[in-house]
Amino acid sequence: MRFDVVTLFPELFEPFLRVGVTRRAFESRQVDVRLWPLRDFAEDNYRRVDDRPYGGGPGMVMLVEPLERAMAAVRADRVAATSSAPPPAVIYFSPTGRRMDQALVRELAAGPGAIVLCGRYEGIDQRFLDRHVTMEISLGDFVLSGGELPALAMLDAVTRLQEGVLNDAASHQQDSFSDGLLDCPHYSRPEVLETVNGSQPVPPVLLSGHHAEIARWRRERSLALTQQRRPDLIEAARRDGKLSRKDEAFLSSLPRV
Ligand code: 4HQ
Repeated sequence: MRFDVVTLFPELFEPFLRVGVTRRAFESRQVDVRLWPLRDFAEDNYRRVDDRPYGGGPGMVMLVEPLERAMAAVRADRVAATSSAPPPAVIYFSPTGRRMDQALVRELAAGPGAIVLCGRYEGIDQRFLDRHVTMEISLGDFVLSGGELPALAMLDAVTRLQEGVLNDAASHQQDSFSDGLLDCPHYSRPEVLETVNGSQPVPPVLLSGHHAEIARWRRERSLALTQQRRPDLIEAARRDGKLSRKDEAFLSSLPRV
């Protein structure tokens, strides 16, 4: 899959693509991320990419014309590489978009990639968005100063779902949201942590070697945590038929708060 990222700050992406479990996928081009520095497509002497908003007010707006030139260059390059492919999705990150969740990440991970637009300032001239954008995505209900962090979050979440990126295929199944629930807590050495406030042992069932009991304990920790923190996710899992009778019995046994 291929992602073409149009950004004023390509240097923010480069170090990120070189670390962690996703590094091989980026370096091998299994996930081919191409960076298109928007400043290169500004043609005037000042290399302007933004200007003041019509109607007045604070902040600046990203100009259509450099973006149109960048988009034409990306599309030409993609046609040269994949002549018969359907037109790619064009993603713009904005609080007005569809909230990113693991369902959206799975959709993108199964697709051919996208053209990704990272806005700065007050955003991009609406006429450009109307002409090109096919999908608006929001990272959450808060205000960022640019689309680069949401783009990196999307690239990370999509890439870790690619074949061979996680050491163990089973680690997907354990993640928060893989079955719509929050992940259970995890423990490693030491068996007992001695602190000034006393000793904290690992939950004994995890040392028992009883795999079925361990799996049940993890499921119950997941269910209890999700019920406490994200009851909306319990409702969704119930609707989607992802809760067994045993799960329902356990949830009923939890004290109401
Ligand atoms: N933006 N999720 C970029 C966001 C945002 C978000 C505001 C997008 C500023 C320039 N993007 N513009 N939240 O806050 O995706």
